[in-house]
Amino acid sequence: MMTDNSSVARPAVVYEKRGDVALAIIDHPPVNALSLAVRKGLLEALDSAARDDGVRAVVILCRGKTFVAGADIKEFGRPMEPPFFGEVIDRLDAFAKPVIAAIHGNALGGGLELALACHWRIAAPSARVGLPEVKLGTLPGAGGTQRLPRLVGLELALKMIVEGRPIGAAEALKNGAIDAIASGDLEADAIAFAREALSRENPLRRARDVTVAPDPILFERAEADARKRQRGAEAPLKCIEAVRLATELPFDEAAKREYALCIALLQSPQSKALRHIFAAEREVAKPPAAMAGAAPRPVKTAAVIGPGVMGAGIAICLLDAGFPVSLLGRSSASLESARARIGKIYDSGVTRGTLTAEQKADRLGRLKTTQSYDDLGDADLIIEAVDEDMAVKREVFRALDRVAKRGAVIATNTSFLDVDALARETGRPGDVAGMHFFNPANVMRLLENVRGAQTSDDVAATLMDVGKRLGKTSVLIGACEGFVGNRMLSKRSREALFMMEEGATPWRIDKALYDFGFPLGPHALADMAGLDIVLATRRARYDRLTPRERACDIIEQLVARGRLGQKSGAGYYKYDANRKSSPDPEVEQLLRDHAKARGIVPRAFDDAEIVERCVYAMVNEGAKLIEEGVVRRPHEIDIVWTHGFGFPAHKGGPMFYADQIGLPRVRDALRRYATTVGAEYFEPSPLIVRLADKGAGFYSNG
Ligand code: 3H9
Repeated sequence: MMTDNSSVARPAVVYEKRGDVALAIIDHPPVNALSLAVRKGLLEALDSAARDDGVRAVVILCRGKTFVAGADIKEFGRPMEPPFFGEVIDRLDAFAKPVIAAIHGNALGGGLELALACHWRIAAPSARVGLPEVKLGTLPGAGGTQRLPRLVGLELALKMIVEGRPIGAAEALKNGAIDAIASGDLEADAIAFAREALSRENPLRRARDVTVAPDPILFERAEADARKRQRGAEAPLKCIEAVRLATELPFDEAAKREYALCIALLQSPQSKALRHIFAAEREVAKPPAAMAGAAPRPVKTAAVIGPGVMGAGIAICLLDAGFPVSLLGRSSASLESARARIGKIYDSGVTRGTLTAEQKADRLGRLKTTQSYDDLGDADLIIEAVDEDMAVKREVFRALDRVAKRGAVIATNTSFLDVDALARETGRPGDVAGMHFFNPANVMRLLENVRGAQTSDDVAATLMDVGKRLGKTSVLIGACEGFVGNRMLSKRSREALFMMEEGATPWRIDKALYDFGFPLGPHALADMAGLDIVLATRRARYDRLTPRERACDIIEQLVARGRLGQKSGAGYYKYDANRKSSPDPEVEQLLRDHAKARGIVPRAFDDAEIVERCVYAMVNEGAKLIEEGVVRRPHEIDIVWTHGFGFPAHKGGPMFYADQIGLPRVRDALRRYATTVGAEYFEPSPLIVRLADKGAGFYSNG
């Protein structure tokens, strides 16, 4: 669009002139994605510049907070309307006047491909450039895998494309991805650069004209690395294949093949799953419609109760985000050891270079320790992280009710206990909620923000706001035992135990779930956490276990033999001095004896049954969470499981995975297991039956 006409929608690309330099200004919020209007606008702007003899060079730049962040993800999965992005790229390739990309914010995916097809690139010092398509299960389809290696070399290009890792302007300049960093106003500097480019020896320098030498060893290494680090994901290997084409085929032929690979991947279940996760991450961050208008309470100061591992981890999260933190404990020894633990974690940050000594000093300087509740009177947010013991927690909440200032938000970090019961210990249940961090709290990105029955809207909004400030992926959910993650996990753990007494070894179950895509099998994980800890959780829930669950006392038997997991050299597995695990015949014998005592005849298991019983049990519980209103929709569940429990993102989380399998199949399998294992464990939830019967899914209306 060329002219400004305020009676019609704002043009996505504005064409302007500054003397002999034309500007194609992309103005398409929120992230200047390459939607139809942008593609059209760019072609029109390039046409105008080509026609105008007074124009000697063109600068492409963006309004708003960023350069082009990529193809428009919202257009994926729909038939694409011409002009296609490839036409814009071809136009740039054939353009007879120098074109300069002026980058601020992020040039990502198609955005960087647009810039790479320009003759020159200048960037703001804070800009980042990258090809993150792999994270959406696809690969750069507009020449990115061909041009980037020609500019920065194979090694860095492979890293950026296969890992989807963007780089900053300084690194981009050093490696040739950009040609200059703006020292002042980006637009003015880009125009000056354009004029200067005109007098260069080769003003129309094109990345495509460079040749890249093959390097088979590098490709082999990249492949081995991708298989290991991104196990089960298809896109990384296809990215490598596409980059390899740059060393094997003429440019145009390779680019055509790259596009075909990109389009094929976009249609793959993995890409659909990863795009679902991208959208769900953003969806769960938005407040529910019912809470619209609830402003978060201002939080400037924070306090944490309980100087244990969780409390210290939460304190680190708060310190890292800039809050002054008071950490309350019962003894000076426990507080000193928490301070030492926090200091050690910061020390390792300084050693690794992720933190400066000044930052460390600043953070530790904001940490106060105290044994007196009276010191918490001015905290805006108080997070309780004491032992999972209801009596102890009740006492803490009564004390907090006495000292917390009016309007302070009081949150419990419990993972299983009743948030509403704790709220009732105070005279201000509207101010009480849950903030469930995962261990190690300073590392794990997931945060379950739990709204109790009486939690007020602005307190819920405050939790989400604080979660964002802490850099967490936060979900807002309702209260129930175990919340989303642990409640569903308990069903998977139950099935793992049942299958062990029916004849599957722990390593057999672990392998099936590892092959499914979990980073670690549940038994290897339990050994890491400590079987005594797992047993304590089981005991805390003992009242609510079924008779079969109680009788399936494998954990009790292991702990009774001193098998506490890695820390004692043996748990489900045995461990050598380097904590390398191997199957243990003693455990096999224990399981055989257990089965015999329970009158169960052991049998063989295949992967399908192991995966179905573990994963479908979770899906069924997830459906119940939706029915009960604990979550508003399946998105929260998929985010909890992919961000906090290692569910492979390329399968989209349990609920999306169930949709991809097809709910009728899931329903039928649940019914089958309801017969063989027990209706109390596998009776399909009414929601699954209803959706499956009408051919719908959790995410689709059929
Ligand atoms: C590609 O380019 C393929 C090509 O090679 C193919 C050629 C043939 N499209 O994240 P935010 C929306 S694949 C449409 O909250 P931030 C996002 O949904 C693409 N919409 O902000 C949200 O909207 P809403 C490769 C997009 O500041 C809003 O923008 N590119 C796109 O925290 C704000 O987003 C990528 O993978 C898009 N491409 O982070 C980059 N991107 O509120 C993906 C964002 O309605 N994007 N939106 O939900 C990002 O990494 C981050 O969004 C970015 C900003 C860093 C840009």
